Amino acid sequence: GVNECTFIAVKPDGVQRKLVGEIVRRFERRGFKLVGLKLVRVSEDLLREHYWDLRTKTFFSGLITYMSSGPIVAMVWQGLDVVKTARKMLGETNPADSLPGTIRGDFCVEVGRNVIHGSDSVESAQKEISLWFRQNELQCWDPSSSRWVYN
Ligand code: YYY
Ligand code: MG
Repeated sequence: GVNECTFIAVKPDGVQRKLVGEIVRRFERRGFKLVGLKLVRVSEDLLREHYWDLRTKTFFSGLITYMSSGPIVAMVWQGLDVVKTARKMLGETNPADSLPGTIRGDFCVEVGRNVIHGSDSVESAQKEISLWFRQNELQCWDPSSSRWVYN
């Protein structure tokens, strides 16, 4: 529904490469509502929890090192079917498979430096938002544009 939320993170490479503004711009212009945003450097423990499902993969330890190598911009975006739509905006996990016009298809080339994270389901979004944000870091607000985005 319209109140669906997703967790989006600009990874350390995306921050270093100054892609934060471009990425925020794409979500804003699509019509989604920003409800949380912060620049954070998180613990390896939090990252291991975030990527718990991938703990047995060969790339897991490299992934944790990469994700803890610098600040991350953590965000929560809200709107109609935002989880699925955000995944489309991101492109495929491997940038090589991502179409031009997607974030990964426009700004990166390797899976190990794919600049952005987005939740893969409504359920993971809820878990990730509660892992990365406190309730009082999320804003309830009424964008004046909403009647021009939804009918
Ligand atoms: O959700 P998404 O980020 O698109 O992919 P996941 O399968 O959840 O993997 C998380 C993360 O792990 C991916 O964004 C890059 C990294 N990774 C990797 O380094 N090498 C792979 N073969 C697969 C994933
Ligand atoms: Mg994933």
